[in-house]
Amino acid sequence: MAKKTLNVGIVGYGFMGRTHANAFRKVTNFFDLPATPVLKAACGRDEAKLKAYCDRWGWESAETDWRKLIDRKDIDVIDICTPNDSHAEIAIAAARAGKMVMCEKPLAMNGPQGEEMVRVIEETKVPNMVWYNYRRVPAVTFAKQLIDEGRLGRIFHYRAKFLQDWTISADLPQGGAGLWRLDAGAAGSGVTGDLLAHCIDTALWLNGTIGSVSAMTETFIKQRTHTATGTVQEVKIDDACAFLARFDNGSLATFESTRYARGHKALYTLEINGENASIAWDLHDLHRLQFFDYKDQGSLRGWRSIHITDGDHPYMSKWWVPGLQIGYEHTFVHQVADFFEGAANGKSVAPTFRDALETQYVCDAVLDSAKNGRWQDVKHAI
Ligand code: SOE
Repeated sequence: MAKKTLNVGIVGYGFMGRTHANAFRKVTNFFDLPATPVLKAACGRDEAKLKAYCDRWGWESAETDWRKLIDRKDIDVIDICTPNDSHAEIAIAAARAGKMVMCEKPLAMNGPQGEEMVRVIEETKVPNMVWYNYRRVPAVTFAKQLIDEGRLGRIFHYRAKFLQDWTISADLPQGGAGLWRLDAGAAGSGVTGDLLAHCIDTALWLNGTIGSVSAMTETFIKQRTHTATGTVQEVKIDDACAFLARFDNGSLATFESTRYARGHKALYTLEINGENASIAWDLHDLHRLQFFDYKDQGSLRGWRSIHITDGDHPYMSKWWVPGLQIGYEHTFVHQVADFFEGAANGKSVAPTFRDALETQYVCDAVLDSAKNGRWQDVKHAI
């Protein structure tokens, strides 16, 4: 018998803690699910911040030690929103305790750590999922449908970028809330694991596995004060990364990411060119999908901009009326809806830990290639 409610215990109350809490709260207002998420407990180290987070988002109780949260009998799902260096320890302990696990991206600090996570999660058979949320932008989900229907035909090119500009100031420290992304000890890598991982996850989903990569990275600001010690330390993350890739289906790709593209805040774009049609998508205009179909009558042929707000577009029948668009936060609601649909029936939901390990392997190959200056084959998990 499916349970009517599943109690969630979240670890972490930062930016992702807010997006997830918002999704847990909203999801059953819009989706009919076999199990309703209950915001049972939130966990974090700073008691005052944790209390403010619980009060604002409606978490029933608070814990300052994630081990205690995992020990609680009244918790069914552990949701991990902590910096990357703690994902493995928390996820493995949660799985061993029989809890379902939702984990923020990237799965792990590197491939080998991800392998251990996959080994345990598959051994314990707990439902699992990794929060690569951009798959669930309705326009991106729709792109997947068009590709699966064969509308693009043979795919020749995949092009993706994720551009930001928030770390240009040399005064920005590394470490601490939000800024842990600049600290390799907490993040594992820079833009490769943080931003390109999103592009890679979407790409693997839309266009299949990647066989080999050739990359370059740069760290523009070589030293920054570390928040924890107050001393100036070497910066070990990649500030920018660009790589070429060969997909196993024969298509060629370029990927680029940086936090130094002045003027760009979160410009995630992708374009796919096939023999019959092309598609393009842009996070700043996320409710539109650009589509070019060579089968259109010649004189009328051109890029069309499809407003992905109709009831027959993915997820959209759950929201308002045709023509009214949704945004970033809704991708998390969709992810919660899909997870609870699967989890209530004991199933994992894509991207699973194993799917996310495949992304991790691409990231590892990219970073290796940038170091050794050679094309690098990608190890496969799927
Ligand atoms: C970094 O600035 C960041 O917040 C990433 O960590 C998220 O995954 C991405 O969606 C937006 O940018």
